[in-house]
Amino acid sequence: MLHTPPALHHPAASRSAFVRPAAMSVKAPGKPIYVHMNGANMFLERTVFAAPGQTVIFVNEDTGGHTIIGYNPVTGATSKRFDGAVAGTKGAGHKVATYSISFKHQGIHDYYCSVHAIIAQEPGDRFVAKVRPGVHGFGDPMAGRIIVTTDPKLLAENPASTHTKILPGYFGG
Ligand SMILES: [Cu+2]
Repeated sequence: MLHTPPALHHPAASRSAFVRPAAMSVKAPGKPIYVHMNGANMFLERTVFAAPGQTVIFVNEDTGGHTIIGYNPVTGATSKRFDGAVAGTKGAGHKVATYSISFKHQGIHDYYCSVHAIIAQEPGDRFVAKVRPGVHGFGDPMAGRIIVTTDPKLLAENPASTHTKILPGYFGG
């Protein structure tokens, strides 16, 4: 007889396995999720959850330009596909540059702005984003993460600002 791992007997495990097909078919890619840049050299919504196929739109409300580049935290390799750039804006009421991307499959996508951050190798051979030397900010490197998931609980936890394209008061130098 085959051994069955104890985890499979757990009620939560069997419930989630049972629910999954329905959740995937119901969860059509809905409205986009917005990630904002302002004058602080940061991505305002540093971590967001997106459904497979759901569009994530980066909105630059900063007067300076930024890039949005995916990288692999295990290898340090940057992405050819997840590779955007957004020019600065003159301010409220003026044209605002955006960059859009979506992912078909569940997964985690780390990204950084190469203008204001660098990817550095750390002990243990992991790769992390760090503040580019000489760049001003709040101390955190200009980087973020998109978690692509079908979990409705996580998808409901995005910050309220991710539902609005233009955030009033977030134009900055
Ligand atoms: Cu930047």
